[in-house]
Amino acid sequence: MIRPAAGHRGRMIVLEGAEGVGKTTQAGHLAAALREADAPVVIVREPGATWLGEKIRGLLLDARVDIEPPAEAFLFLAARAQLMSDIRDHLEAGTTVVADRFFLSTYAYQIAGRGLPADLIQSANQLAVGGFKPDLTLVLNFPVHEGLGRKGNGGRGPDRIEQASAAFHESVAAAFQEFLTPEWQRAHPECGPVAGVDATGTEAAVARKVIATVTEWWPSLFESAPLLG
Ligand code: T5A
Repeated sequence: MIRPAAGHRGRMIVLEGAEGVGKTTQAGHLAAALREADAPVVIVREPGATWLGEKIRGLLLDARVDIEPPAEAFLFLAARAQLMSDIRDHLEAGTTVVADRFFLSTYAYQIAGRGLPADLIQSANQLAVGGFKPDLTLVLNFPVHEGLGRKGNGGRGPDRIEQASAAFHESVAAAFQEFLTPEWQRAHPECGPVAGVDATGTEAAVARKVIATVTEWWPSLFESAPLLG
């Protein structure tokens, strides 16, 4: 258990998007910029970040494992439910949580991609997160085929989800675009604010765009941080 610090609750900032758009890379840059600004920060990834979550991640990404779509959804949600206690502890301690994917990925992959019923998955997700919503979710926009082409996986070949059809990945990418519309966000208050970031360009250029977008929400957050080169 993390001891709560005096002061304010931390923020949860989520990086989302389709395969290989640069979420993990940008989570690192964002966390580094926050540390430069003296903000305590942790990075969590989904699925994963807990002992149970990492075990579940191994199953979910193993290309040799056959998993039915509802079972896949329950596995992602189980990993998330386990992680929520850590996230709440960090936020109560005043730590900013940078999440490499969160529940918009379930909306995009399991609802739009796999075609599972939206109402059932959204209700089950609420059970997993206990009504929690992130303070800000950034969707990184990058061409879907280029993103898939970026992923090397250490020569192991595509994982179980990457090896899904091109149509599946197009549906996922289209869902992330829909999440950016005001109409969709009005209909889904449980997701909190969602903003898009153009993820084309160098790592440093994208990092500047991510930080600029976060600064629109919290103008003083990076005041003491040096500009990224
Ligand atoms: N999933 C997840 C669900 O189906 N439902 C859910 O509810 C959840 C939570 C997770 C899988 O699970 C699915 C989605 C995924 O299929 P994962 O390996 O974590 O698996 O998948 P990704 O999140 O897609 O992870 P990646 O790490 O592969 O992609 P990223 O994080 O988007 O990209 P990143 O930063 O690793 O970069 C990929 C490569 O591009 C380079 C990097 O160096 C790296 O080599 N790169 C750049 N190159 C040039 N210019 C830039 N600006 C670059 N940025 C990064």
